[in-house]
Amino acid sequence: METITLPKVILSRNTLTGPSVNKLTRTIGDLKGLFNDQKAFEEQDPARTAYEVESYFPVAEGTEGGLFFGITRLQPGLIGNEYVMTKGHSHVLENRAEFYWGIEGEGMMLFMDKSRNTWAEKIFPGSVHYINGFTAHRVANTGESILAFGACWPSDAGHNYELIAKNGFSKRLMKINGVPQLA
Ligand code: S6P
Ligand code: ZN
Repeated sequence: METITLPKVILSRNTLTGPSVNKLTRTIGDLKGLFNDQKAFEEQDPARTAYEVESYFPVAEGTEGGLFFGITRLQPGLIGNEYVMTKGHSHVLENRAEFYWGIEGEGMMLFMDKSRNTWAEKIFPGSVHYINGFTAHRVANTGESILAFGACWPSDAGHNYELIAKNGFSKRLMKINGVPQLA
Protein backbone atom coordinates (compact mmCIF):
# COMPACT_ATOMS: atom_id res chain seq x y z
CA MET A 1 0.00 0.00 0.00
CA GLU A 2 1.25 3.49 -0.90
CA THR A 3 1.79 5.52 2.25
CA ILE A 4 2.23 8.87 0.50
CA THR A 5 -0.47 9.76 -2.03
CA LEU A 6 -1.85 12.79 -3.80
CA PRO A 7 -5.09 14.36 -2.51
CA LYS A 8 -8.26 13.34 -4.40
CA VAL A 9 -9.52 16.90 -4.65
CA ILE A 10 -7.84 20.28 -5.08
CA LEU A 11 -9.40 23.58 -4.01
CA SER A 12 -8.05 26.42 -6.11
CA ARG A 13 -9.69 29.59 -4.78
CA ASN A 14 -13.27 29.21 -6.10
CA THR A 15 -12.95 25.90 -7.95
CA LEU A 16 -12.85 22.29 -6.82
CA THR A 17 -11.17 19.86 -9.18
CA GLY A 18 -10.35 16.18 -9.26
CA PRO A 19 -11.93 12.92 -10.39
CA SER A 20 -14.03 12.73 -7.21
CA VAL A 21 -15.74 16.11 -7.72
CA ASN A 22 -19.48 16.09 -8.37
CA LYS A 23 -20.82 19.04 -10.42
CA LEU A 24 -24.29 20.53 -10.37
CA THR A 25 -25.70 23.53 -12.24
CA ARG A 26 -28.94 25.24 -11.29
CA THR A 27 -30.55 27.50 -13.86
CA ILE A 28 -32.82 30.46 -13.26
CA GLY A 29 -35.66 28.17 -14.40
CA ASP A 30 -34.84 25.80 -11.51
CA LEU A 31 -35.64 28.66 -9.11
CA LYS A 32 -39.26 28.99 -10.26
CA GLY A 33 -41.60 30.04 -7.49
CA LEU A 34 -38.91 31.42 -5.18
CA PHE A 35 -39.00 35.09 -6.20
CA ASN A 36 -41.65 37.59 -5.27
CA ASP A 37 -41.97 39.32 -8.65
CA GLN A 38 -43.48 36.69 -10.94
CA LYS A 39 -43.54 39.00 -13.97
CA ALA A 40 -39.85 39.86 -13.59
CA PHE A 41 -39.08 36.16 -13.18
CA GLU A 42 -40.84 35.27 -16.43
CA GLU A 43 -38.83 37.89 -18.30
CA GLN A 44 -35.61 36.03 -17.41
CA ASP A 45 -33.98 33.42 -19.65
CA PRO A 46 -34.83 30.19 -17.77
CA ALA A 47 -31.75 28.45 -19.22
CA ARG A 48 -29.32 31.00 -17.77
CA THR A 49 -27.06 29.61 -15.04
CA ALA A 50 -27.95 30.86 -11.56
CA TYR A 51 -25.25 28.90 -9.73
CA GLU A 52 -22.81 26.04 -10.00
CA VAL A 53 -21.92 23.72 -7.15
CA GLU A 54 -18.85 21.50 -6.99
CA SER A 55 -18.93 18.97 -4.17
CA TYR A 56 -16.74 16.28 -2.72
CA PHE A 57 -18.58 13.34 -1.16
CA PRO A 58 -15.83 11.15 0.32
CA VAL A 59 -18.39 8.78 1.87
CA ALA A 60 -21.86 7.65 0.80
CA GLU A 61 -24.77 10.05 1.35
CA GLY A 62 -26.38 9.18 4.67
CA THR A 63 -23.19 7.95 6.34
CA GLU A 64 -23.17 8.87 10.02
CA GLY A 65 -20.00 10.65 11.15
CA GLY A 66 -18.71 11.72 7.72
CA LEU A 67 -18.38 15.16 6.16
CA PHE A 68 -19.12 16.65 2.74
CA PHE A 69 -17.41 19.67 1.20
CA GLY A 70 -18.66 22.01 -1.54
CA ILE A 71 -18.01 25.24 -3.40
CA THR A 72 -20.83 27.34 -4.88
CA ARG A 73 -20.47 30.10 -7.49
CA LEU A 74 -23.59 32.25 -7.51
CA GLN A 75 -24.23 34.71 -10.33
CA PRO A 76 -25.11 38.34 -9.57
CA GLY A 77 -28.33 40.06 -10.56
CA LEU A 78 -31.80 41.10 -9.51
CA ILE A 79 -35.17 39.56 -10.27
CA GLY A 80 -37.43 42.53 -9.75
CA ASN A 81 -35.86 44.02 -6.64
CA GLU A 82 -34.82 40.69 -5.19
CA TYR A 83 -31.22 39.45 -5.34
CA VAL A 84 -30.42 36.21 -7.17
CA MET A 85 -30.19 33.51 -4.52
CA THR A 86 -29.82 29.80 -3.92
CA LYS A 87 -32.90 27.60 -3.49
CA GLY A 88 -32.24 27.30 0.22
CA HIS A 89 -32.88 24.30 2.36
CA SER A 90 -33.02 22.83 5.83
CA HIS A 91 -31.58 19.43 6.71
CA VAL A 92 -33.54 16.18 6.73
CA LEU A 93 -31.80 15.33 10.01
CA GLU A 94 -32.82 18.65 11.43
CA ASN A 95 -30.22 18.94 14.18
CA ARG A 96 -27.30 18.77 11.72
CA ALA A 97 -25.20 21.97 11.55
CA GLU A 98 -23.04 23.30 8.71
CA PHE A 99 -20.26 25.81 8.01
CA TYR A 100 -20.29 28.27 5.10
CA TRP A 101 -17.46 30.70 4.32
CA GLY A 102 -16.98 33.51 1.86
CA ILE A 103 -14.34 33.17 -0.87
CA GLU A 104 -15.02 35.82 -3.52
CA GLY A 105 -17.58 38.59 -4.06
CA GLU A 106 -20.17 39.84 -1.63
CA GLY A 107 -23.51 38.57 -0.48
CA MET A 108 -25.76 37.72 2.38
CA MET A 109 -26.36 34.49 4.22
CA LEU A 110 -30.00 34.11 5.26
CA PHE A 111 -31.03 32.00 8.23
CA MET A 112 -34.52 31.04 9.40
CA ASP A 113 -35.22 29.16 12.64
CA LYS A 114 -38.12 26.83 13.40
CA SER A 115 -40.23 29.76 14.64
CA ARG A 116 -39.74 31.37 11.21
CA ASN A 117 -37.49 34.15 12.54
CA THR A 118 -35.27 35.25 9.65
CA TRP A 119 -31.92 37.06 9.93
CA ALA A 120 -28.90 37.63 7.73
CA GLU A 121 -25.10 37.84 7.90
CA LYS A 122 -22.85 39.57 5.39
CA ILE A 123 -20.67 37.26 3.30
CA PHE A 124 -17.31 38.50 2.03
CA PRO A 125 -13.92 36.87 1.36
CA GLY A 126 -12.89 35.31 4.65
CA SER A 127 -16.26 35.49 6.43
CA VAL A 128 -17.19 32.34 8.36
CA HIS A 129 -20.82 31.39 9.05
CA TYR A 130 -21.95 28.70 11.45
CA ILE A 131 -25.41 27.36 10.66
CA ASN A 132 -27.01 25.79 13.69
CA GLY A 133 -29.17 22.71 13.32
CA PHE A 134 -32.90 23.37 12.92
CA THR A 135 -32.07 26.44 10.78
CA ALA A 136 -32.95 26.83 7.11
CA HIS A 137 -30.26 28.59 5.04
CA ARG A 138 -29.84 30.29 1.71
CA VAL A 139 -27.38 32.72 0.10
CA ALA A 140 -28.06 35.83 -2.01
CA ASN A 141 -25.53 37.61 -4.21
CA THR A 142 -25.70 41.34 -3.44
CA GLY A 143 -22.63 42.28 -5.50
CA GLU A 144 -21.88 42.97 -9.15
CA SER A 145 -19.75 39.87 -9.70
CA ILE A 146 -19.77 36.17 -8.87
CA LEU A 147 -20.17 35.27 -5.21
CA ALA A 148 -18.19 32.14 -4.36
CA PHE A 149 -18.52 30.43 -1.01
CA GLY A 150 -17.62 27.14 0.58
CA ALA A 151 -19.71 24.75 2.65
CA CYS A 152 -18.94 21.78 4.89
CA TRP A 153 -21.76 19.63 6.24
CA PRO A 154 -22.39 16.21 7.80
CA SER A 155 -22.83 13.38 5.32
CA ASP A 156 -26.05 12.28 6.99
CA ALA A 157 -27.67 15.76 7.04
CA GLY A 158 -29.68 15.38 3.84
CA HIS A 159 -31.41 18.30 2.09
CA ASN A 160 -35.01 19.30 2.58
CA TYR A 161 -35.92 21.72 -0.23
CA GLU A 162 -39.68 21.22 0.00
CA LEU A 163 -40.35 23.31 3.09
CA ILE A 164 -38.61 26.37 1.64
CA ALA A 165 -40.10 25.86 -1.83
CA LYS A 166 -43.57 25.73 -0.24
CA ASN A 167 -43.42 28.29 2.58
CA GLY A 168 -40.34 30.39 1.71
CA PHE A 169 -38.39 32.37 4.26
CA SER A 170 -40.42 34.82 6.35
CA LYS A 171 -38.35 37.69 4.87
CA ARG A 172 -36.84 38.40 1.46
CA LEU A 173 -33.53 40.07 0.68
CA MET A 174 -34.52 43.07 -1.43
CA LYS A 175 -32.65 46.02 -2.89
CA ILE A 176 -34.33 48.98 -1.21
CA ASN A 177 -32.95 52.52 -1.56
CA GLY A 178 -29.93 50.97 -3.27
CA VAL A 179 -28.95 48.64 -0.41
CA PRO A 180 -29.81 45.08 0.66
CA GLN A 181 -32.56 44.94 3.26
CA LEU A 182 -34.68 42.15 4.74
CA ALA A 183 -38.31 42.89 3.99
C1 S6P B 1 -24.88 21.71 0.74
C2 S6P B 1 -24.41 23.12 0.85
C3 S6P B 1 -24.21 23.87 -0.46
C4 S6P B 1 -25.53 24.12 -1.20
C5 S6P B 1 -25.35 25.05 -2.38
C6 S6P B 1 -26.62 25.33 -3.13
O1 S6P B 1 -25.42 21.29 1.94
O2 S6P B 1 -25.32 23.80 1.66
O3 S6P B 1 -23.32 23.20 -1.27
O4 S6P B 1 -26.08 22.91 -1.65
O5 S6P B 1 -24.83 26.26 -1.92
O6 S6P B 1 -27.66 25.72 -2.30
P1 S6P B 1 -29.02 24.91 -2.30
O7 S6P B 1 -29.84 25.56 -1.24
O8 S6P B 1 -29.60 25.01 -3.66
O9 S6P B 1 -28.64 23.48 -1.95
ZN1 ZN C 1 -27.21 22.87 4.32
